[in-house]
Amino acid sequence: MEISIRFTCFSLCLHVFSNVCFKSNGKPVGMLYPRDSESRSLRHLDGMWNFIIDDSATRNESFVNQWYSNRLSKVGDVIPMPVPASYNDITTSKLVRDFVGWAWYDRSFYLDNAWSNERIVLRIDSAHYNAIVWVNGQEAMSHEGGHLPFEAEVTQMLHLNGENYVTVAINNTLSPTTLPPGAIQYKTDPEKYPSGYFVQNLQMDFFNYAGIHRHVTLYTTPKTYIEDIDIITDIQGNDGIVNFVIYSGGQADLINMKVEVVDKENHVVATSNKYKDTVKIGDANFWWPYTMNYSSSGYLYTLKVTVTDVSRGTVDVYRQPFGIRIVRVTNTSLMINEQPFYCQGVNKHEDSDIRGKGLDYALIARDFSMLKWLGVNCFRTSHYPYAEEIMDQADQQGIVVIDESPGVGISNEDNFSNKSLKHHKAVMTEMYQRDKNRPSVILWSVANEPASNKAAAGPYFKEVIEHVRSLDTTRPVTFVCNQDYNTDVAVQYVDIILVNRYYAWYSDVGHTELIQLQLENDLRHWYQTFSMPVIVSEYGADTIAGFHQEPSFVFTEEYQREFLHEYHKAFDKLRAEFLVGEMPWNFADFMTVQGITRVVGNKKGLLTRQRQPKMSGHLIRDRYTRMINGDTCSLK
Ligand code: GCB
Repeated sequence: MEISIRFTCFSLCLHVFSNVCFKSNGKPVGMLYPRDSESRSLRHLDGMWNFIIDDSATRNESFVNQWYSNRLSKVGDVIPMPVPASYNDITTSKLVRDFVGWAWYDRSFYLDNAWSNERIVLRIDSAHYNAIVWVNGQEAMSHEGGHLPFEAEVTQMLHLNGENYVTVAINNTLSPTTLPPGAIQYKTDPEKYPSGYFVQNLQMDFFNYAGIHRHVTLYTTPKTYIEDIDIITDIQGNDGIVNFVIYSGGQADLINMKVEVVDKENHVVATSNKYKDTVKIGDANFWWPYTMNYSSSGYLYTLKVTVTDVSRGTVDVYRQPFGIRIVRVTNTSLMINEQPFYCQGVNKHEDSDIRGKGLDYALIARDFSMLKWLGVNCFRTSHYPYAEEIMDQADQQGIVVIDESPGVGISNEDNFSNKSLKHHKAVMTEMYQRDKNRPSVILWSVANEPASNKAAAGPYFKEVIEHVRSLDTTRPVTFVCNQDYNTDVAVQYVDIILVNRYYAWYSDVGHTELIQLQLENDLRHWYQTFSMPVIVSEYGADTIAGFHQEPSFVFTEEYQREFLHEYHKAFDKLRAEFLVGEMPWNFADFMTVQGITRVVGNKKGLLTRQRQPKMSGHLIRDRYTRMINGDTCSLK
C-alpha cells in the first residue's frame, strides 16, 4: 500500500501544470502554431531518440538517481526510439508494449550562432500523458495530459555553437483525476500475485498508447514577438467581417502594427494598423464544407501580422490562416453560413500499425483521401484532440470537425471531483487556445459517454460547458451521451444532442429487424424532451474483414452492412425532422486493450486498420455520394 500511494502520487501529482498563459484580465493567450517567416526559424527535433523505461518496483528510481542530469546512455541500456511515434508497438518486448510508468527519451543536437539574438522556444506538440522536459540537465517545462501542445522559452539553457541535449520523461499512468480517467489497481493476494503487482485499469476502449506522439520543435521569435492572434468572423450578405485581436509578448511595447488580410491569390483584401480591429471583405469567399459549395470549399485567408519598431525595422511577422464562416444551431438544424448542414460523418482515432498514435504524414494523406472516397464531410476527434497537421487538412479540404476533449469515460464518482473539474476546464482552455481560429471546428465536445445519469454529472458538466462558452461565444458546445433521455442530467446544458447508439449490437444482438423501431422511438424522445437537433454520433458493429455469411451473422461483413442499412432507414425518416447527422463507429479498425470482447482490437471500422474498405465502406460511400448528389431525400 505504501508503494501504491508513493507511486500514484509521484507519478501523477508532481508538476501539475497548464501551459496556457493568461493576460491580467484572465484572457488565455499563447500557443500559436510554430511557423517560419521572415523573422522566425524552426527546426524539428524528430528522428531517432534514445529510450529507456524505469521499470523499478517503485517506478521512481529514475528520479532518485536523477537520470535527467546525464545522458541516458550512462544510466542503462538505451534503445533507439522514433519520434514521433508511440513506443508500445515498436519493439518485440511485452514489457515495453504494456509498460505503465515513466519512460525516458533523450537526444543531442548542435546549434550554430545564427540564433544568438533570438528568443528560442522548445515546443512538444503532444506527449502522453504527463511530461517533464530538461534541456542540458535543467528542467525546462512540464505538462499534464496528452494530445495538446506545450512549450517554454529555453534561450538561456542552450549552448549556441556547441552540443545540447534534451531529455523528456513521460508517464502514461491514468488516475481518477486524469483525462481520460483510469485507476491503478494493486493485486494483493499473495497466492496469485507477486508482491507489488499492479495493473492499469482503463475506462476507455482504445489502447493506451504512450510516447512522444507529435513533433518536437525548436523555433525562434524575435525578443519582441507576436504572442497570440484571436480571429472571429461574421458574414453580412456577401461580405465577410473579420474581427481580430493581436497580443504581443517580450521586451518592448510594439511600436507599429500592420495587419493584412491576404486571399488565396496573394492579394491584400483588407488592412489595418491597429492591434484590435474589425475589417470588412467585400464579396468574400466564405469557408464551406466541400459538400456544400465546391467553388469555395475550405477557402482560407491569411491574416498577415507585421510588427515594426521605428529604430530596428521589422520585428516579427506571423501568418495565421483563417476562414470566414458562422455556425448556429436552431431547434431543428445545424446551420453553417445560414445554410442547413447535414453531417455525413465518421468517428476516427489516431491509430495505426507500428506507430500507434504517432504523427505520420502518409497516414494523414491516406485518411483524407479515404474520407473523400467515402463522401464524408464531417468527423469527430473521438476521443481526444488530434494533431494540428490533421486539423490543417480539415481546414484546407473543407471537412467539418467536432473537436472532442480527452474527457472519455468519466464514469466513476471520483471522476467528478473538484480536482477533475479544475483539470477538465484547464484542458478545455488549452484546446480552445490551440484550435480557436480553425474554421473546420464547428462544435466543441467536452466529453464522450460520461455517466451523465449520475447526480454529480449535472453541476460538473454545467460548469465545464459554461467555461467553454466563456471562452468561445461563436461555437455550440456539447458532450456525447450514451444515457437515456429520461435519466440523463447533463444534456440540458448542451446546444445540440449527440447520442451513441448500438441497437442490435450491445442489446438484442443479431436482431437487426428491431433497429428501426427502437432507434426511431429513442431519437424522438430526445428531440421531444429537449427541442434540440440530434446527431447519432456513434453506431456500429464489429466486423472481421473477410468473414462472410448469408444470411448475415454477427462479425461478418454482411451483418455490418445490414446493420448500418437498418439505421439508415430510420435516419432517412428523421432527417426530414430534427436529425442533423450520422457518424458510423468507426472510420477504421483500431487497437484496444486485450480483452475477450475485442479480437486484436475494435473491428467496427468501415475500413481495416490498413485503410482498405470492407463492404460497409462501399455502402457508406454509396450513401454519402448520393447525398452529395442530392439523390436521396432532400436535406433539411
Ligand atoms: C462507444 C465508445 C467507443 C467504443 C465503442 C464500441 O460507445 O464511445 O469508444 O469504442 O462504443 O465499439 O464499443
